[in-house]
Amino acid sequence: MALSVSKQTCEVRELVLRNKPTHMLEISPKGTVPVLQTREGQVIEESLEVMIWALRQNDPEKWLQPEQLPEHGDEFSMFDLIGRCDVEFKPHLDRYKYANRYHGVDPIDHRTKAEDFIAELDLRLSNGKWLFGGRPALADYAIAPFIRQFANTDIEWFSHTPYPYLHKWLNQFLLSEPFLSIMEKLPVWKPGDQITYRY
Ligand SMILES: N[C@@H](CCC(=O)N[C@@H](CS)C(=O)NCC(=O)O)C(=O)O
Repeated sequence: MALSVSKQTCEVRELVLRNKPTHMLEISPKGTVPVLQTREGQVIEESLEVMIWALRQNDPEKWLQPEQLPEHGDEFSMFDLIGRCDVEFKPHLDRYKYANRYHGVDPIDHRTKAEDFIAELDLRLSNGKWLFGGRPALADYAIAPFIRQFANTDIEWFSHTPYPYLHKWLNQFLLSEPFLSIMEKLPVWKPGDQITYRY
């Protein structure tokens, strides 16, 4: 979504994780997606770093400059919230969504623990439509995909949870142009294929 909003046209290679292309593993042995290779040959292999790279090239929607409302904050507090999502929420999301991949894990226990972060976001969102004020910023687009996963794990349960501001925020994210524009399914890339450009 950051690549799309910053209009960084890229050659896109869709892949299946059980059959990673050799070239990808050569440039990024860590073997996770996404991986971005820049024109200069720099390899960026963390999604947040890809977002920041794209927005530092071009940030027409000012995602790196959230509105400076007193109860919200600046770039630093935005990175702090994204970091806390990774550390305090994502591990619980994984154990709730993929409990069978872990030993001796109770998914509902992790769902309850994940709700602390959800409740915090809901409180924040009672002050403004987006996490850092009246317009979306990096934090919204970095965090919302994980909240979407959390919601979709049991959408019936989620739809009855008492987080009205968060529900609204998630819906406006799902209807936003950056999200809708990147949900296209692409065929899996193989060497020799025609180049697919996107964003
Ligand atoms: N912190 C990394 C996490 C990336 C990650 O773990 N991606 C998963 C897919 S969502 C992956 O590539 N897993 C490797 C595999 O399943 O083989 C990032 O945000 O880029």
